[in-house]
Amino acid sequence: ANVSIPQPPVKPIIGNLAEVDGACPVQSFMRLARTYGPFFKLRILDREVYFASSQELVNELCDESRFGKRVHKSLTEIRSFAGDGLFTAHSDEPNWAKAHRILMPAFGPIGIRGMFDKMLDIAEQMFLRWERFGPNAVIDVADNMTRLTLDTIALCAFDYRFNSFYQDEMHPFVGAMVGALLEAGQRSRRPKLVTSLMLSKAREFQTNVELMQSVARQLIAERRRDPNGLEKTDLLNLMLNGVDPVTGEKLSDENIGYQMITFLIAGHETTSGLLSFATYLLLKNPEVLHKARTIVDEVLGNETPRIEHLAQLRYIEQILMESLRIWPTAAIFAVKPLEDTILAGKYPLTTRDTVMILEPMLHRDPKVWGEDAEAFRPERFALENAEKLPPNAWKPFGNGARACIGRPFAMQEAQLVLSMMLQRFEFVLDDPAYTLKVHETLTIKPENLRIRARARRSSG
Ligand code: MNH
Repeated sequence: ANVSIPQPPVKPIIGNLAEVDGACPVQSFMRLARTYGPFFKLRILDREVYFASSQELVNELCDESRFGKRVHKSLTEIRSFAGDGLFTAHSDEPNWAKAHRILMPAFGPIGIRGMFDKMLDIAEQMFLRWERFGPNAVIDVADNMTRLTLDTIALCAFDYRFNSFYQDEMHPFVGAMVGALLEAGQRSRRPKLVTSLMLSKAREFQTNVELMQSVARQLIAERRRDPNGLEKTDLLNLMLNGVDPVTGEKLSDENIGYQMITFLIAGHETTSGLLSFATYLLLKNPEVLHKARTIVDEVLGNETPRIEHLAQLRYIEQILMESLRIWPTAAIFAVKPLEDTILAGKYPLTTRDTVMILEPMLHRDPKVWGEDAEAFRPERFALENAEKLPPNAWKPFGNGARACIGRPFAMQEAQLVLSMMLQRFEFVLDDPAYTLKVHETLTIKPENLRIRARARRSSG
């Protein structure tokens, strides 16, 4: 029997828009899930969306024979600059499968191991700076981690150096990207008519989009001119020269540009947020911090990390997984039914419907994580415990064929950086009374998280 689906009271025209704080939609949805339960409906202007946040429901929604990725409203807005790149493509667009086939090998274990030295290069830059500025300097964690992850993805993917640690102002690409993402997010919550009247916003958006495209075009042109270009083994070369085994075709320059913008966006915001939340959670849980540092000291001692060390640093990986449980930095992904269907035997859904998977609440499902779901306990992800988790209880990287292609990249980078941070520094909150405030853009990050860091030993 079908049952009625919980929904807050609907207002004329705007529907439930007033329930959602435009500055922090994810936290609004979390609050609504606490009130209305694991499945509820909202009408935002003229769009209806469903929200699911229990393991039982999400497990069903992750069945790829029944549900597939929905490019939801905010992702559709991002298509103005990410086009049919991997993240924003519809699953049935030919360029999705083509680019997926060409790029998958580069994101496999061998490809990612090959990027280790470049990841280390950028991490050394950040930590050298921390050391030189000394123990009294105040470090804005999210700002530092964003510079780090942006420089890392650009160096690994395109052999390009943004050199963010050598300048106060970030590269113009970053401003354009932040501005365009902000406007894309706002457009998804604004009636079309209103957006069409905001001419100066539209011009600014267009300028930002063009700047990003021109940076991408320039990098492609430089690579084609580079006499040693063909010897490089980065993603850009793979995109320029790789041939799809199925169609025998290469990627078009237009699509390569979209992929480049996609990697720069998808490849840095999320990992930066992860490292920032992990820092916060360690500082709030000194016994975990102590255990982590003891392990890092045993494994690394005074040595510069090498790829072989990471396998012995499973506990650091558990810390990252537990951070992503509590604060999954890409907090929502959306699915749609492939055929009209009934969810959980009681909620009818059609192929036009959108179900948002609200990861932060899925990750707090008390049936899976217990009554202490808010507690930071990396031991939950010790192999013997992780094995016992029910399927699809932890989804920070999305689902199935459309799951994150950059997961091994992000985890290797974050594991390396967090290990080095523990190896090299004692760090404390600048303001011991700091309470977490979560800042939302396309992703989530701790706002105004500031630390001071004292070098534990000179790296000479
Ligand atoms: Mn990533 C897709 C989370 C790091 C590139 N990523 C996704 C999705 C989630 C996600 C969730 C699925 C979105 C959806 O279903 O609509 N990604 C993360 C997180 C981190 C992350 C939490 C870091 C932590 N992602 C990275 C990195 C890169 C990257 C690093 C690139 C180097 N992600 C992508 C791409 C996709 C994606 C590309 C789209 C994949 C596809 O659909 O084929």
